[in-house]
Amino acid sequence: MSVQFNRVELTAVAAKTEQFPQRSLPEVIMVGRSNVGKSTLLNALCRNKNLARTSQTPGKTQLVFFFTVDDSFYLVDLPGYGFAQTSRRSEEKFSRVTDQYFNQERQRAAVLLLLDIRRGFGDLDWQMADFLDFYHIPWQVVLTKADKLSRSKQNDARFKVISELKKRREVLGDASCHFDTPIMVSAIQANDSGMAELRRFISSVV
Ligand SMILES: Nc1nc2c(ncn2[C@@H]2O[C@H](COP(=O)(O)OP(=O)(O)O)[C@@H](O)[C@H]2O)c(=O)[nH]1
Ligand SMILES: [Mg+2]
Repeated sequence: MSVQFNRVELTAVAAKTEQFPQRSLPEVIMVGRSNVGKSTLLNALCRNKNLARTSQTPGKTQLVFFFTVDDSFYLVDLPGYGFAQTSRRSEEKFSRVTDQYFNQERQRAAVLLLLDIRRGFGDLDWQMADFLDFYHIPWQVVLTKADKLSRSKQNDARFKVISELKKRREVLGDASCHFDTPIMVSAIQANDSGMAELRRFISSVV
């Protein structure tokens, strides 16, 4: 399906399972550390600056946002992780509502695992990767804020992630559900080729 992102509507804001939408549509889920640029990317994808609020107090909102795109799939914005406030108990890696989301039977097409291109994978990102593999959900790495690095540093960072994913593939084989090539984006550069690639990726999974 070729996704146009012409019509994007906020369909549900959920704090718990009972508030997740009932309608069954393919879901593309965005996850990442707080401040990775999730809301900004969502707005850029949908060409709408006000769709998802950017730069909220990090870790404060533990809500899942469901956006219906072109009346054909959901874009799901999960709470960012990586701030102390996000877990009530230290053994809770991700928020309760994130666990609830993944524990429910839903039509998950793919996860976009966002990494700040300047940081790459951190411990929590690898834990999220393990979590997604456990649930057999295909995940695609998206490197955000590409404009923050020079072209050559972008390539270095991208290559590092590619080799880390390759190593994971060698160790885990099919047990790791990742796509092998990361997509690199900038939300502030017009005509960003990564954004077009990301739209094509989403079109290919929904
Ligand atoms: N330069 C640059 N800044 C970005 C980009 N994406 C996000 N940001 C900035 O990073 C900060 C966090 O972004 P936000 O979307 O709120 O992150 P979230 O917590 O993951 O939703 C904000 O100050 C954004 O303006 C990008 O592609 N390029
Ligand atoms: Mg946000």
